Amino acid sequence: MPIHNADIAAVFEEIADLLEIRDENPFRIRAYRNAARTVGEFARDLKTLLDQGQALPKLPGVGADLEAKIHEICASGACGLLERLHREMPAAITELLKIPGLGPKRVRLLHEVLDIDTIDALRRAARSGRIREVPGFGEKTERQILQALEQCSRGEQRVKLAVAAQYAEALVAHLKSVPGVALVTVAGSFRRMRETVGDLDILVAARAAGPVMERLRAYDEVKEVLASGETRSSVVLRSGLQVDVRVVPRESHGAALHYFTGSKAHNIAIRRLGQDRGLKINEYGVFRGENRIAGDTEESVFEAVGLPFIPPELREDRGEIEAARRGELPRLVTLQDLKGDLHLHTKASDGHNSIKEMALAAKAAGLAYVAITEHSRRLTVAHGLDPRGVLKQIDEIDRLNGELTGITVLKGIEVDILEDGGLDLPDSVLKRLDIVVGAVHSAFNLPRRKQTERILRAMDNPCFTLLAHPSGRLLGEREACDVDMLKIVRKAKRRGCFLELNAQPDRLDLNDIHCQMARDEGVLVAVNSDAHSTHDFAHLRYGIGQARRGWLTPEQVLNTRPLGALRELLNKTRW
Ligand code: DGT
Ligand code: CA
Ligand code: CA
Repeated sequence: MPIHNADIAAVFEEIADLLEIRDENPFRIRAYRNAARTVGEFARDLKTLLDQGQALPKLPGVGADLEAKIHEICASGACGLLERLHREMPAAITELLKIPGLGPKRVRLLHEVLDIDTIDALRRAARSGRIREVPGFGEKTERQILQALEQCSRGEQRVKLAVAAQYAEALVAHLKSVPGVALVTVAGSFRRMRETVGDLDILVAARAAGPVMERLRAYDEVKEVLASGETRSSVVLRSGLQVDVRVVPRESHGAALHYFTGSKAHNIAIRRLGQDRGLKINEYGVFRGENRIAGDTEESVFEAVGLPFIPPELREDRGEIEAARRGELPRLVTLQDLKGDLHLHTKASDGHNSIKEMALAAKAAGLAYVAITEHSRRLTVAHGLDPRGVLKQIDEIDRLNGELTGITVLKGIEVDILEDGGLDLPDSVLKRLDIVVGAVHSAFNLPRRKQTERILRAMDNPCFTLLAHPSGRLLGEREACDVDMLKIVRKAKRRGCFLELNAQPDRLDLNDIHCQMARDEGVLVAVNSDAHSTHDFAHLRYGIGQARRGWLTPEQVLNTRPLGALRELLNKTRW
């Protein structure tokens, strides 16, 4: 049975949630959460390694006990501890946890205060306005819960891009091995790099569809076959993710790829352009009357309507067709353009590796500089640094830079933005650093005006350089803070400071629309990994995906600058 890292991560995440609902030891809960993140984002498939008789790699934060659980899950597909927790708790608690926006703390509160332990009870309570009365909930949360319940009942569970990628890669490899298959491509929102995907759309170019469909139905991980036709099938994987597979002949691949990449709105606009020229465009090709005039490549489809190739990330009908027609498509930033990473953690706060290990991993990832940005003292759960801790790290980095070649370590901090907009460390300490990354980690629910003011005030600090994960959202878990992003972007412009696009798969914050806003206002965006271990530089590709969706060119991304130019820009933000 295939077990992906995301499956193991889901088990650990659920164990952490259930332990938290039971109010158990916070360190134990944290250990499971960290392990979930590490395993979920680890680049190689652990089950495959074990199947090949290899030892588990040493994963940061995964001790002997958790390693044993990984072995157990890979061998049996189940975890004894999780099963025991399920037996000991009301069954519906697990269901409640699946509602986006309801974490363990909230589920526990709802259970304690309103005695809610079924989805129905939750819906009744939300409809009758009782949830807003529970301390810490409020009307906005109640509305979000109702919306989430509606989405769930429509079966609209979206999956984070990085998680979908694991399932996609495994299935693509499975289908590629069918004889006669020329190309297997994941299209749809996945190819457009949307932050979450509703389902996977896999396009196969092959001589014959039969063997492909057969191989799909035989995939161990298929839980249910929803539809099974000659050239198209829809299946549901055990994880709940739906996959649509479509087989086309090689000569239609370009047209089909364009059609199934979407978005629907983009397709409709392109088809209309075709109609204006007397062309019919569908998934089989571009036709003038009976004649097929294009469709073997995507380029040929665009060319048929007089356009250059439009990168998938732009295909949302947000002005890309007009820009293409005017020859004004941006040259989008790529992973190779990144020269450095301005947000990472080490063992000194809540990361797993030493500064040196992180620096060497960054170098191996092709970067020329990194900024170490630990949490500040206020964030005690993450072992934030006090002034003494910061000064000690400054010395350590100076020493290390004397020793390292090919990579430069910058001195930074991810300093908490306090509720009143002050920063969590004195200016005398902040002044000693190359980069001061400010971040909101508390009071996420302040009203719009207050939350916005808080951030604007923080930006006024003469040492402030970069606003981390500006909206504070966690995909599927926490809504964005209610802030006036345009005001924040404009303030950054006036102040000369920068905004982050945090590339963690559950953040991707700034989102695509806000990137565009930053671009329009002329504010540079830093695409950062927020790495907590040496493996996390892999996040950058998802950050770049969002940056591309936000139309950003290399010039509009701060950390495409070589070190000298970056230093100049950072120095200019100080006053
Ligand atoms: P998702 O799955 O919700 O994240 O979003 P998509 O964009 O992957 O949407 P999906 O899976 O429903 O369809 C995949 C692509 O197929 C979509 O991006 C464009 C194309 N498509 C689907 N339905 C239609 C349609 O009615 N008209 C046209 N022109 N294209 C469609
Ligand atoms: Ca899709
Ligand atoms: Ca689909």
